[in-house]
Parts: sequence; structure tokens; C-alpha cells
Amino acid sequence: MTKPTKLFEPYQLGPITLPNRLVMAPLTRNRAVAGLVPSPLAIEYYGQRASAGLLVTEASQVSQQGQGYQDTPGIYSKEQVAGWRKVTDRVHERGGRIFIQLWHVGRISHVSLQANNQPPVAPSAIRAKGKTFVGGAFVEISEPRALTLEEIPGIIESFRRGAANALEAGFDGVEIHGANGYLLDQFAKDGTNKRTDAYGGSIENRAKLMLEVSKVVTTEAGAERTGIRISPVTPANDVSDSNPQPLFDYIVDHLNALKLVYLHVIEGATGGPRDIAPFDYASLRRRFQGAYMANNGYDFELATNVLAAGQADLIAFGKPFLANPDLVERLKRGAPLNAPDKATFYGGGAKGYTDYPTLGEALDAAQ
Ligand code: 8OZ
Repeated sequence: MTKPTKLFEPYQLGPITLPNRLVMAPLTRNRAVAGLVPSPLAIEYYGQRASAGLLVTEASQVSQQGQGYQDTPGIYSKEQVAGWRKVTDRVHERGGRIFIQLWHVGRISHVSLQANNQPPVAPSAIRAKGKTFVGGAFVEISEPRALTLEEIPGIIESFRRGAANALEAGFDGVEIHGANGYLLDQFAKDGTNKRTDAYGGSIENRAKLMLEVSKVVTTEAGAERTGIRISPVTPANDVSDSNPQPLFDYIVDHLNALKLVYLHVIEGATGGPRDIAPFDYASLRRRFQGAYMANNGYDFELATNVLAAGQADLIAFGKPFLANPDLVERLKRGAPLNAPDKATFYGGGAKGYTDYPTLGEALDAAQ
């Protein structure tokens, strides 16, 4: 037996009872098939992980313009909705719960993914230093163009449609991707947003798009089925803000007013050090009345301590869930974990996707 922990206690997330506090974090896997429909293998992949308190899908673009990497699934066409329906059906048959992450990459894209090879869109025409993966190769991220004021309602509408499609596909709820240097984070942070109109300048103006998207998504899906992910200090995708604490305190106060069901916070650098920059996460926790979902580098010990201290309600695990379909069972037993294989994270087939063994399968194989 492992030491006492709240990790396996149920949690009431709006109308949904989660059997435990472990969430599978959204993980990009680049295995969508023709039409950017989730792969048939995704049915098994998510189904295998249904014992999570909650599954959050890989980021799924709400429009063609919102795509930034090859083979990421969408949630804007009928075919994509039908593909996702098979995933949600399997997860529900296995007793699980699943939200989809709604995504617009903004400037983190490449002309070859955009209609008529147009530049990707951004708050301001500033190219992100970095590469994306398209056509089987790493390529420089393209120079974006600044969205006009007239285009912003269309962006908001694409998120609303994504939420409506998600419900039609049988999802239990949606998570807005407000993190990791993608469109909503690009608008919020002053390193990427140099606008001089109603969406730039002050904190209020820069936060506006994230809050307007949150408003329409909560109206469509219900606030009790809408979460959001933020990453106040991550350097991911070349994003930065000169003063993130008041920015995210403001954002969280206003998300709280919209009554979102959870706030998912990447603490520190995405997939990297937790202590990259000073930030008072407890301030967000205090401000937000819904569930606080903590993410980034958590293991059993840290999760247990943070839950015991009341600093979070839910803990999102990324790589451990990727490599361990039965992560809940393994942590319950204090069993060893499969190591994730980086070479198969992005793209490919069943290898490194649906073939990580459960504890039972690993024991059988060892006989
Ligand atoms: C890894 C590779 C591509 C995209 C994120 C959606 O960081 C992503 C992502 C991660 O949020």
C-alpha cells in the first residue's frame, strides 16, 4: 500500500462525478487521418485510458486556419464530429469521461497548412522563433499577418462552433486552449500583442479575446462543462509577458465571473522546469471558485502533497498517462511505470500509442 492520498477520492466537477482526481492532460499525437479526422486508433487509445478521473483530448483545431502542425485532428467538419463520436462512445462504454481541447494556433503555423498558402494569423505580425512539423519535416514557423478587427468575430464564432460540435460528438465538456503561446495566449501577452486597438495595450484589452471566447463557449456548452487551460509564465512558442501576475489575476477574476468549471494551470515551463519564473499560483487558486487543476511535472508524491494542502483539486498528468493506460491502477498500487518513448510522441501508428502494456499485460508477458 502507498501512503494516504486524496488522489483516488471522487470529485464533483459540475454535473459530473469523477471517480478520482487524476486527469489525463491534453497531448498532441499527430495521428489524424484523411480530413483531419481522429484516427481509428484514437478510439482504442482514449478507451484504454478511461479509468482516468477525466480525459482531455489532444488539442483539436476549431478551423483550418487554427491548425499549425501536420495530422492534428479538427472539430469543425461533419466527418471530424463523426470520428470523435466513436472516441466518446468507446470512452463512455468503458465508464470514462472526456472533454475535448479547443485550439487555434494563431501564428504557430506554416503557410502550407493555410488556405491558399496564406500567412497564419496573429495579434501582430511578429514571427515566432521556432519550428513546426509539416510534410514530414521540421520547418521554420511562417511570418504571420495581424488579424483585422473585423476578423475577430469570426475567430470567436469558430470556437463557438467547436463547442457545439463537441457536444454533438458526445463530449462531456470542452477545454479552451488558452496556453502555450497559441492564439489566445498570443493576444493576452505583451511580447506578442502590439496592437493599438481594443484588443491591445492594457491588460483588459489583451485579455478580451480569451474572455470573449470563454463567454461564447460557456453559453454554448454550459459553464459547468467548460474548462480553460492557461500557462502564465511558459516560454513555449516564443511567448512572453512583462508582468504576468496582474494579467492572469485579472483573467482568472473574469473567468470566475463566467463560472467556468475548472481552471487548468501549467505551472512553470510547459514540460520543463516548474520554477522557471516567480509566479503566485495560490493567487489564482484563491480567486477561482471552480476546480483548480494543476499540471506540469507532477508525480504521486507532489500530487498527494498539493491535494493534502488544498492547493489543487485535480492533477493533470501528461507523459505518465501517455505511457501508462492504467496509470490510476499503477499509482494506487505503487507499481512501476512504463517509460514514455519520445520517438513515437508525434506521428506514426500504433507503436508508442496503443501498445503500452497495462500492469496485467506486463506481468503476463514476463511469465
Ligand atoms: C506539442 C507539439 C505540438 C503541439 C501544446 C498543443 O503545447 C500543444 C503541442 C504540444 O499545447
